[in-house]
Amino acid sequence: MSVQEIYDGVVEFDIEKVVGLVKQEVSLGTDVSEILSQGLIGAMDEVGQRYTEGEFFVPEMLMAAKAMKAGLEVLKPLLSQGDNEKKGTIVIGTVKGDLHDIGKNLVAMMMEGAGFEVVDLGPDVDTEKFLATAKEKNADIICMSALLTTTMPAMEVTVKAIREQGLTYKTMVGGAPVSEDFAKKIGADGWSSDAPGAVEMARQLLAK
Ligand code: B1M
Repeated sequence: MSVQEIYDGVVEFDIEKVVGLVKQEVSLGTDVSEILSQGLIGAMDEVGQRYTEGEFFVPEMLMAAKAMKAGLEVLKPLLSQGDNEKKGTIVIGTVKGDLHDIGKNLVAMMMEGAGFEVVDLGPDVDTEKFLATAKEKNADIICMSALLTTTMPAMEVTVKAIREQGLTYKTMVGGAPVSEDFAKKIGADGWSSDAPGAVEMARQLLAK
Protein backbone atom coordinates (compact mmCIF):
# COMPACT_ATOMS: atom_id res chain seq x y z
CA MET A 1 0.00 0.00 0.00
CA SER A 2 2.83 2.40 -0.78
CA VAL A 3 0.69 4.69 -2.90
CA GLN A 4 -1.33 5.33 0.26
CA GLU A 5 1.97 6.00 2.08
CA ILE A 6 2.92 8.54 -0.59
CA TYR A 7 -0.43 10.24 0.08
CA ASP A 8 0.32 10.17 3.83
CA GLY A 9 3.83 11.53 3.24
CA VAL A 10 2.46 14.60 1.43
CA VAL A 11 -0.13 15.26 4.13
CA GLU A 12 2.67 14.90 6.74
CA PHE A 13 4.99 17.25 4.68
CA ASP A 14 7.67 14.52 4.66
CA ILE A 15 9.73 15.24 1.54
CA GLU A 16 12.22 12.40 2.10
CA LYS A 17 9.46 9.87 2.61
CA VAL A 18 7.59 11.03 -0.51
CA VAL A 19 10.69 11.01 -2.74
CA GLY A 20 11.82 7.60 -1.43
CA LEU A 21 8.40 6.02 -1.88
CA VAL A 22 7.78 7.49 -5.34
CA LYS A 23 11.18 6.12 -6.45
CA GLN A 24 10.31 2.75 -4.93
CA GLU A 25 6.91 2.59 -6.65
CA VAL A 26 8.44 3.56 -9.99
CA SER A 27 11.03 0.81 -9.66
CA LEU A 28 8.28 -1.69 -8.78
CA GLY A 29 6.52 -0.74 -12.01
CA THR A 30 3.46 0.89 -10.41
CA ASP A 31 1.42 2.85 -12.94
CA VAL A 32 2.58 6.48 -12.94
CA SER A 33 -1.00 7.73 -13.24
CA GLU A 34 -1.89 5.79 -10.07
CA ILE A 35 1.04 7.35 -8.17
CA LEU A 36 -0.13 10.74 -9.39
CA SER A 37 -3.87 10.58 -8.96
CA GLN A 38 -4.19 8.40 -5.87
CA GLY A 39 -0.95 9.45 -4.19
CA LEU A 40 0.23 12.98 -4.93
CA ILE A 41 -2.89 14.72 -6.29
CA GLY A 42 -5.26 12.92 -3.90
CA ALA A 43 -3.16 14.15 -0.97
CA MET A 44 -3.38 17.77 -2.13
CA ASP A 45 -7.17 17.51 -2.16
CA GLU A 46 -7.04 16.43 1.47
CA VAL A 47 -4.65 19.31 2.26
CA GLY A 48 -7.16 21.73 0.69
CA GLN A 49 -9.97 20.14 2.69
CA ARG A 50 -8.02 20.50 5.94
CA TYR A 51 -7.33 24.16 5.07
CA THR A 52 -11.05 24.75 4.48
CA GLU A 53 -11.82 23.13 7.85
CA GLY A 54 -9.29 25.35 9.66
CA GLU A 55 -6.98 22.48 10.57
CA PHE A 56 -4.22 23.60 8.16
CA PHE A 57 -3.07 27.15 7.41
CA VAL A 58 -0.99 28.63 4.55
CA PRO A 59 2.38 27.34 5.89
CA GLU A 60 1.01 23.79 6.00
CA MET A 61 -0.33 24.12 2.41
CA LEU A 62 3.10 25.33 1.38
CA MET A 63 4.96 22.47 3.07
CA ALA A 64 2.61 19.92 1.52
CA ALA A 65 3.13 21.59 -1.87
CA LYS A 66 6.90 21.21 -1.45
CA ALA A 67 6.52 17.51 -0.70
CA MET A 68 4.20 17.07 -3.69
CA LYS A 69 6.59 18.96 -5.98
CA ALA A 70 9.50 16.77 -4.83
CA GLY A 71 7.49 13.67 -5.74
CA LEU A 72 6.51 15.19 -9.08
CA GLU A 73 10.19 15.86 -9.89
CA VAL A 74 10.89 12.12 -9.58
CA LEU A 75 8.11 11.44 -12.10
CA LYS A 76 9.11 14.24 -14.48
CA PRO A 77 11.41 12.14 -16.72
CA LEU A 78 8.63 9.58 -17.12
CA LEU A 79 5.98 12.18 -17.87
CA SER A 80 8.06 14.15 -20.33
CA GLN A 81 9.62 11.30 -22.28
CA GLY A 82 7.87 10.07 -25.36
CA ASP A 83 7.03 11.47 -28.72
CA ASN A 84 9.95 13.32 -30.32
CA GLU A 85 8.06 14.61 -33.34
CA LYS A 86 7.19 18.27 -32.62
CA LYS A 87 3.45 18.75 -32.44
CA GLY A 88 3.29 22.52 -31.98
CA THR A 89 4.33 25.23 -29.56
CA ILE A 90 2.55 25.97 -26.33
CA VAL A 91 2.98 28.95 -24.03
CA ILE A 92 1.74 28.12 -20.55
CA GLY A 93 1.44 29.98 -17.27
CA THR A 94 -0.67 30.53 -14.19
CA VAL A 95 -2.61 33.76 -14.57
CA LYS A 96 -1.88 37.11 -12.94
CA GLY A 97 -2.29 37.21 -9.17
CA ASP A 98 -2.19 33.44 -8.83
CA LEU A 99 0.82 31.64 -7.36
CA HIS A 100 -0.45 28.05 -7.61
CA ASP A 101 1.79 26.25 -10.08
CA ILE A 102 1.71 22.52 -9.35
CA GLY A 103 -1.16 21.64 -11.71
CA LYS A 104 0.26 23.93 -14.39
CA ASN A 105 3.66 22.20 -14.04
CA LEU A 106 1.97 18.83 -14.47
CA VAL A 107 0.19 19.99 -17.62
CA ALA A 108 3.49 21.37 -18.98
CA MET A 109 5.33 18.09 -18.28
CA MET A 110 2.67 16.00 -20.00
CA MET A 111 2.52 18.37 -22.99
CA GLU A 112 6.29 17.98 -23.35
CA GLY A 113 5.95 14.23 -23.14
CA ALA A 114 3.36 14.35 -25.91
CA GLY A 115 5.79 16.15 -28.23
CA PHE A 116 4.77 19.80 -27.84
CA GLU A 117 7.40 22.47 -27.45
CA VAL A 118 6.51 24.08 -24.13
CA VAL A 119 7.41 27.58 -22.99
CA ASP A 120 6.56 27.75 -19.29
CA LEU A 121 6.19 31.31 -17.97
CA GLY A 122 5.61 30.21 -14.37
CA PRO A 123 2.96 31.70 -12.07
CA ASP A 124 1.52 35.26 -11.93
CA VAL A 125 1.62 35.88 -15.69
CA ASP A 126 -0.20 38.89 -17.15
CA THR A 127 -1.78 39.23 -20.59
CA GLU A 128 1.11 41.28 -21.99
CA LYS A 129 3.61 38.56 -21.05
CA PHE A 130 1.45 35.78 -22.53
CA LEU A 131 1.05 37.68 -25.80
CA ALA A 132 4.65 38.91 -26.10
CA THR A 133 5.99 35.38 -25.55
CA ALA A 134 3.45 33.84 -27.92
CA LYS A 135 4.59 36.28 -30.62
CA GLU A 136 8.29 35.73 -29.91
CA LYS A 137 7.97 31.92 -29.96
CA ASN A 138 5.40 31.78 -32.75
CA ALA A 139 3.11 29.79 -30.47
CA ASP A 140 0.06 27.79 -31.49
CA ILE A 141 -1.74 27.68 -28.13
CA ILE A 142 -1.76 29.86 -25.02
CA CYS A 143 -2.55 27.69 -21.97
CA MET A 144 -3.75 29.39 -18.79
CA SER A 145 -4.16 27.85 -15.35
CA ALA A 146 -6.01 29.37 -12.35
CA LEU A 147 -6.68 27.94 -8.91
CA LEU A 148 -8.45 30.90 -7.34
CA THR A 149 -11.95 32.05 -8.18
CA THR A 150 -10.61 35.60 -7.86
CA THR A 151 -8.00 35.10 -10.61
CA MET A 152 -10.24 33.32 -13.14
CA PRO A 153 -11.36 36.65 -14.71
CA ALA A 154 -7.75 37.24 -15.81
CA MET A 155 -8.26 34.42 -18.33
CA GLU A 156 -11.03 36.35 -20.01
CA VAL A 157 -8.81 39.43 -20.26
CA THR A 158 -6.26 37.47 -22.30
CA VAL A 159 -8.86 35.75 -24.49
CA LYS A 160 -10.44 39.15 -25.22
CA ALA A 161 -7.08 40.76 -26.01
CA ILE A 162 -6.31 38.00 -28.54
CA ARG A 163 -9.66 38.56 -30.24
CA GLU A 164 -9.40 42.36 -30.18
CA GLN A 165 -5.90 42.34 -31.62
CA GLY A 166 -6.95 39.94 -34.40
CA LEU A 167 -4.44 37.30 -33.27
CA THR A 168 -4.89 33.64 -34.16
CA TYR A 169 -3.54 31.83 -31.09
CA LYS A 170 -5.83 29.15 -29.72
CA THR A 171 -6.53 29.41 -26.00
CA MET A 172 -6.94 26.71 -23.38
CA VAL A 173 -7.95 27.14 -19.76
CA GLY A 174 -7.97 24.87 -16.71
CA GLY A 175 -7.46 24.59 -12.97
CA ALA A 176 -9.65 23.36 -10.12
CA PRO A 177 -12.33 26.12 -10.18
CA VAL A 178 -12.45 26.39 -13.99
CA SER A 179 -15.41 24.62 -15.61
CA GLU A 180 -16.23 23.85 -19.21
CA ASP A 181 -19.14 26.32 -18.96
CA PHE A 182 -16.78 29.05 -17.81
CA ALA A 183 -14.40 28.26 -20.68
CA LYS A 184 -17.25 28.56 -23.18
CA LYS A 185 -18.55 31.74 -21.56
CA ILE A 186 -15.22 33.55 -21.90
CA GLY A 187 -14.69 32.24 -25.45
CA ALA A 188 -11.67 30.00 -24.78
CA ASP A 189 -11.08 27.37 -27.46
CA GLY A 190 -10.42 24.52 -25.07
CA TRP A 191 -10.75 23.32 -21.50
CA SER A 192 -9.82 20.24 -19.52
CA SER A 193 -10.25 19.09 -15.95
CA ASP A 194 -6.86 17.36 -15.84
CA ALA A 195 -3.42 17.17 -17.44
CA PRO A 196 -3.96 14.13 -19.72
CA GLY A 197 -7.19 15.76 -20.94
CA ALA A 198 -5.28 18.98 -21.63
CA VAL A 199 -2.90 17.08 -23.93
CA GLU A 200 -5.83 15.54 -25.78
CA MET A 201 -7.54 18.93 -26.12
CA ALA A 202 -4.33 20.52 -27.48
CA ARG A 203 -4.07 17.74 -30.08
CA GLN A 204 -7.69 18.32 -31.10
CA LEU A 205 -7.24 22.09 -31.37
CA LEU A 206 -4.23 21.75 -33.64
CA ALA A 207 -5.91 19.11 -35.80
CA LYS A 208 -8.66 21.59 -36.66
CO1 B1M B 1 -4.00 27.67 -2.14
N1 B1M B 1 -5.93 27.64 -2.33
N2 B1M B 1 -4.06 29.56 -1.56
N3 B1M B 1 -2.10 27.50 -1.86
N4 B1M B 1 -4.23 25.80 -2.40
C1 B1M B 1 -6.54 26.44 -2.91
C2 B1M B 1 -6.63 26.55 -4.43
C3 B1M B 1 -7.95 26.42 -2.20
C4 B1M B 1 -9.05 25.69 -3.01
C5 B1M B 1 -7.80 25.81 -0.76
C6 B1M B 1 -9.13 25.74 -0.04
O1 B1M B 1 -9.66 26.73 0.38
N5 B1M B 1 -9.69 24.56 0.11
C7 B1M B 1 -8.22 27.97 -2.02
C8 B1M B 1 -8.93 28.67 -3.18
C9 B1M B 1 -10.36 29.03 -2.85
C10 B1M B 1 -11.04 29.70 -4.00
O2 B1M B 1 -10.50 30.47 -4.74
N6 B1M B 1 -12.30 29.39 -4.13
C11 B1M B 1 -6.81 28.50 -1.82
C12 B1M B 1 -6.49 29.74 -1.19
C13 B1M B 1 -7.66 30.47 -0.56
C14 B1M B 1 -5.19 30.26 -1.15
C15 B1M B 1 -4.73 31.61 -0.57
C16 B1M B 1 -5.64 32.80 -0.92
C17 B1M B 1 -4.57 31.43 0.95
C18 B1M B 1 -4.21 32.70 1.70
O3 B1M B 1 -3.18 33.29 1.47
N7 B1M B 1 -5.08 33.09 2.59
C19 B1M B 1 -3.32 31.77 -1.20
C20 B1M B 1 -3.34 32.50 -2.55
C21 B1M B 1 -1.97 32.84 -3.04
C22 B1M B 1 -2.00 33.30 -4.49
O4 B1M B 1 -2.06 32.48 -5.41
N8 B1M B 1 -2.00 34.61 -4.70
C23 B1M B 1 -2.94 30.33 -1.41
C24 B1M B 1 -1.63 29.86 -1.38
C25 B1M B 1 -1.26 28.55 -1.56
C26 B1M B 1 0.18 28.06 -1.40
C27 B1M B 1 1.23 29.04 -1.96
C28 B1M B 1 0.45 27.87 0.08
C29 B1M B 1 0.12 26.65 -2.09
C30 B1M B 1 0.54 26.68 -3.59
C31 B1M B 1 1.98 26.25 -3.80
C32 B1M B 1 2.27 26.09 -5.29
O5 B1M B 1 1.44 25.80 -6.14
N9 B1M B 1 3.54 26.28 -5.59
C33 B1M B 1 -1.38 26.35 -2.06
C34 B1M B 1 -1.93 25.05 -2.27
C35 B1M B 1 -0.94 23.90 -2.30
C36 B1M B 1 -3.33 24.81 -2.42
C37 B1M B 1 -4.09 23.47 -2.58
C38 B1M B 1 -4.10 22.81 -1.19
C39 B1M B 1 -3.53 22.48 -3.56
C40 B1M B 1 -3.37 22.97 -5.01
C41 B1M B 1 -2.64 21.92 -5.82
O6 B1M B 1 -1.45 22.02 -6.04
N10 B1M B 1 -3.34 20.82 -6.21
C42 B1M B 1 -5.50 23.98 -3.06
C43 B1M B 1 -6.65 23.05 -2.66
C44 B1M B 1 -7.04 22.12 -3.79
O7 B1M B 1 -6.91 22.41 -4.96
N11 B1M B 1 -7.58 20.99 -3.44
C45 B1M B 1 -5.49 25.40 -2.67
C46 B1M B 1 -2.75 19.70 -6.96
C47 B1M B 1 -2.72 20.03 -8.47
C48 B1M B 1 -2.11 18.86 -9.24
O8 B1M B 1 -4.05 20.21 -8.88
O9 B1M B 1 -3.67 22.61 -9.60
O10 B1M B 1 -6.01 21.60 -9.57
P1 B1M B 1 -4.55 21.46 -9.76
O11 B1M B 1 -4.29 20.95 -11.27
C49 B1M B 1 -5.04 19.90 -11.83
C50 B1M B 1 -6.27 20.38 -12.62
O12 B1M B 1 -6.88 21.50 -12.09
C51 B1M B 1 -5.73 20.53 -14.02
O13 B1M B 1 -4.68 19.57 -14.12
C52 B1M B 1 -4.15 19.22 -12.83
C53 B1M B 1 -4.26 17.71 -12.58
O14 B1M B 1 -4.09 16.91 -13.64
N12 B1M B 1 -5.22 21.82 -14.48
C54 B1M B 1 -5.35 22.17 -15.79
C55 B1M B 1 -4.53 22.77 -13.86
N13 B1M B 1 -4.22 23.75 -14.70
C56 B1M B 1 -4.68 23.41 -15.91
C57 B1M B 1 -4.63 24.05 -17.15
C58 B1M B 1 -5.24 23.44 -18.25
C59 B1M B 1 -5.90 22.23 -18.12
C60 B1M B 1 -5.96 21.57 -16.90
O15 B1M B 1 -5.24 23.97 -19.50
C61 B1M B 1 -4.53 25.13 -19.75
